[in-house]
Amino acid sequence: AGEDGLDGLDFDFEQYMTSKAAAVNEALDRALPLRHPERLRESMRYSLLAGGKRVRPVLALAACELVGGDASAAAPLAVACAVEMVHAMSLVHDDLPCMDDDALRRGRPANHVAFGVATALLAGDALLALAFEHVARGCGGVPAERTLRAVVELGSAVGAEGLAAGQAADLAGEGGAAVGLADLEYIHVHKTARLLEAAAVCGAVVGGGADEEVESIRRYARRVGLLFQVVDDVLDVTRTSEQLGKTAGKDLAAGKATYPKLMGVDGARAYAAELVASAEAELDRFDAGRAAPLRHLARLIAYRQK
Ligand code: GRG
Repeated sequence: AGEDGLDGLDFDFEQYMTSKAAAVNEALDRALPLRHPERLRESMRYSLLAGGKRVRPVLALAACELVGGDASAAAPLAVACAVEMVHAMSLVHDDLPCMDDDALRRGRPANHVAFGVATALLAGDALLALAFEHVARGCGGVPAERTLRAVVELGSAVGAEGLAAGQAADLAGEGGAAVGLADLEYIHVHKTARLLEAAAVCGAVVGGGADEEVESIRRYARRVGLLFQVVDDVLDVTRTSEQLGKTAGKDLAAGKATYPKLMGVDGARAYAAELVASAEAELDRFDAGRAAPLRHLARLIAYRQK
């Protein structure tokens, strides 16, 4: 593979990503019209419709297509929107003063800075509830058993086995508890990988995937989620040493545990290589053409430079 690791992949991923993200943005806009109570809905729309790469919904749609489903049907689009609603909720809550206390998100004021803490809290709650309502309403075209599986998957990805668990572990670390490699892995699996996993699994489930196919897709997405964090940590170190202390990476500056800190930069790079290879290996069982978007996504995450 060349510098960007994309050699031999004859596929226009940018075009794929742009067209899928556009479909998702339209569907999200329709799912959350601005009506009474306006301030609450405005706050929800502020975080749901303003930017973001839409990685999770695209993952859901690509997983649906991977198993031979039609990604333009109502059900896959509904689960794609639902995972983005959950993601938006998690960002709104993550930025609150009682959590990470961040004033900026995606280059503009965080939700609670723009709307106040109380409205931001409610907007997050309402987005989370809407996610489940949206799946239940939108999955009429698929067997009820599959819709239920998607609901269970999404619920477990958010709750005490998912995002909330990861955030709790992360906060415990910030509170001074020692963070080893196993703890770091736990935090990232729950805070980041679990929702990516749910996105892919829900897409594959409503797309009609067989159980073994769904489990392969689950392993792929979990590894890609971890990969995202490992690469993020490595880039944080590289950027920091390039700028020689000008602006230390946020996590490094906060003295947080990172992969390079716990396994060395070379160790973290080797781990990233292992993760991308094992993620891609899960795609080998599928049709090569249908697997191209997900192969591309894994490599983009692995070889990104910023
Ligand atoms: C209320 C049940 C409940 C849970 C919330 C706050 C919280 C618990 C969890 C925090 C989860 C969190 C913020 C994880 C970070 C995930 C992450 C990698 C975010 C960045 O994702 P990108 O790069 O962002 O996809 P964009 O902006 O492109 O959407």
